[in-house]
This record gives sequence, C-alpha cells and structure tokens, in this order.
Amino acid sequence: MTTAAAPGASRPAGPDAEVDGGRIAAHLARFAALSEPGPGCTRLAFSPLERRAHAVFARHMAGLGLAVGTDHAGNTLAELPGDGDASAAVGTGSHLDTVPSGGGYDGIVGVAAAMEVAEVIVRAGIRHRRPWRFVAFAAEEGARFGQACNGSRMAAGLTSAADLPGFTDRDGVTMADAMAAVGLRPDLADRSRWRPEEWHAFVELHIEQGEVLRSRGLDVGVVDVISGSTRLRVRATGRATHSGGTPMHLRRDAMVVAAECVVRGDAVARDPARQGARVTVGRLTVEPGSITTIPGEVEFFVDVRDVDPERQRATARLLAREFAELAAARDVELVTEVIADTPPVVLPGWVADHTRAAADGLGLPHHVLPSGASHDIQQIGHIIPAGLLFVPSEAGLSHSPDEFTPTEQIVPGVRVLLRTLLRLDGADR
Ligand code: HGY
Ligand code: MN
Ligand code: MN
Repeated sequence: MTTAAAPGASRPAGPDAEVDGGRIAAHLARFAALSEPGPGCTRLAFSPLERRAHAVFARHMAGLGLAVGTDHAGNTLAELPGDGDASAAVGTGSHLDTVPSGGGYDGIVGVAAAMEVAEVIVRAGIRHRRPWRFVAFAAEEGARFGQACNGSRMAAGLTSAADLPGFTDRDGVTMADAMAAVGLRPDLADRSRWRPEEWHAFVELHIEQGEVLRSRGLDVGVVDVISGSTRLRVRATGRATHSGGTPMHLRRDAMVVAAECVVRGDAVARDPARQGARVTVGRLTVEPGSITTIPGEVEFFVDVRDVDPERQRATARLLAREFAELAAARDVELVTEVIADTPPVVLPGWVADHTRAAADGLGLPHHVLPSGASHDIQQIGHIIPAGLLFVPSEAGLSHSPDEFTPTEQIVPGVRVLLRTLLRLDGADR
C-alpha cells in the first residue's frame, strides 16, 4: 500500500534537516575498507574484521560523549541518557558483518544511520525524555554458521551460551571458539540478554534488498511483516568410484541426487499453492571433487523463506520427505538436518504508525511492504516493540558486490528514522 505525501502545508524544519549525507557516506566508506581481499565486502560473523568495524562504531559514539560498551555476545551498545521521567529507552541500529563477497550497505546503512542520528541529536542539543540506545549487533549473517541474527538472538534470549558450541563453520570452527578467538565470552553470553522493561521501542533502518521501492520511485518503505527462514543441511552419500569403469546402471551418484533435490526444491516453491514460499540452495560441496570420480558425498544447504509460519515449516518438511524419496530411488543415503528455524514476525502497527506519520511529516510518500530478508529487529521484536524502515536498493541487488544505494536515497530514510525516534520518545504508544 503506497501512501501519498500529506498535502503540502509548509512544515517547520526539524532537527532531521541537519542529517548530513556526507557524514553518512564517510561512515560507509570507513566500514567498506574493513574487508578481506576479493570482490565486494567480506567481513564475516565473529571475525577480527567485524570486531574492527564495531571498534569504529564505538569510537564514533564515544567521541560524541556517549557511554559505549560491548557485551559478551559481541553486540556494541551506546547510550545517550534521557532527561525526563521515562526510563524505557528507544533504540536503533543494525549489523556490521557481511556475507562472503557481499555489499557495503546490508546492515551497515542501519549502523551508519544510528551514528548520524546520534550526531545530530548531540550537535543540536536536542532534549529527549527517554534514554536513546544505538546498537551494532554481532553476527547477523547466517552465511558462516548457518544461523542468522546471532547477536540479536542472544539479546532476545532466543539463543543461549549452551547453543554456541553447536554451530560450526565450513572449517569446523564452532561459534563459541570463533567468539573466544576475538576476545568475547561465549560462556557468559546469557548475561547479554536485554530486559524488556528497559525498552520502549526499537526501530531498524535497512536497505530493502529487493526492487519494490525502486520500481515505485520511493525512498521510504515501512515493513509490516518479516519473512521467516528454515535452513536445512542435507548430506547425500553414494559410492565414489571410477567414472569410466562404472556403467550407468551400477552407480550410486550423490551428485545426481543432489541436483534432483535442488530442482525439486525450486519446483515446490514455484507451485502456485505455495505462493509466497522461496527456496534456495546457495551452497553445495562435492566429494571427492575429481573429474574422473563419481561423487560419493554431496552436502548442500537449503534456505526456505515465507511470511506464513505454517507454510514455511510445511515446505521444509515436504522437501525433507521428497529428498529422501529421490535418494532412495538411486540407492543413495540422505540425511536432512534443520540447522536454523526463525518464524516470520508481524511488526506492531503502533510503531509502524509512528514511522508512517514521520514520513508524512516530511512529505515523503512511502510504501508498506513485507521484508523477504530476515533482520535483527525480527529477533528483538520477540521481546520489545519493533519497527523496520527501508531505503531502496539499486536494481534490488544485495548479498552481492553490486549492492548499492546512493546517499541521496539514504538521507530521507535517516530523517524519517530520527523523526520516528523523537515521536516514540514523546509518546507512551
Ligand atoms: O539472510 C538474510 O535474510 C539476512 O540478510 N541475514
Ligand atoms: Mn541485513
Ligand atoms: Mn544480509
């Protein structure tokens, strides 16, 4: 649903008029420089590079005079104390880790927005009732360990210290060991849980990672529901043997089974009866990986997304059943394991209403839309009132070196974010 701008009465310039695109662009460039070599930006969950990016965030906030700290889960929080009678904070923020060869905007724009909002508030000496908290979440991308939104899940109490040794990356490093290696205390992660009573509302600004806003020529989107994600690790085990000496009828080819599973997953998601489901296989490894050996072991990962929780889980269960049938037909063993499962989240209307009113106050037309991608706010939304505000993605590209949003299309969203937080600061709902 697209809302046209409210009729154009002249509006007094608010503090958001001070939002500076040059400062935002400088933050983005500073973060973009913190990457492994190669195309795009690679700053993985719980890597030293992610910690260096958190240090950039922390230094900026400390330089503005905010109290800053990093908790045992690796989330970095900065706070501006309020001067009124309300102790429950308003907050904003996002994540600084990326997928391999990702872009420089996914998550990072939301942290740069938080840095800019804090700077405008401090420079303008704006008074606010509530504490304002600005957050860089840790390890939002599931690309390394399978599960997404790890720092925000620990903050929301959805992942505990006991879970952390159970996640491993492709090199066999556990999430707990990766955290310890960068100086965090996974064993104390449960102490990083947020207390709901200490929060009034939290609004995240993020790139859309799709084409809806750009195709409509809009700079602002307000999200009403965030897709869930069920992630499967599938291992097919056949028999590795000579590709020349083995006739076709005697093969137990794990790669052929995996290929049939990938195509089947795509067909299930395209079934009109499952409109809204999205199934992707983004990572697949073949062993022994020799041109002249029939693959004996294939491991692949399936990402099942949906805005309907029942359909999401039903699709994942259907895929597990059908993969098993495809494997049995070729005398190949197959094991499917659920490695992550996040339900869709409907965001509270009253928070979205403040964001929409803020956009109206700026005369900015905006669109209400679902989010296909998952976000930290989805986890935080389990314990405190949450909102998600989108800025456009050029060509809808994300998780790619070509991810891009021009600064002039980020600034309007940051202005809406600042006005939204001011509205939430002054309101009880
Ligand atoms: O995978 C996602 O949807 C998000 O970018 N972590
Ligand atoms: Mn993100
Ligand atoms: Mn992402």
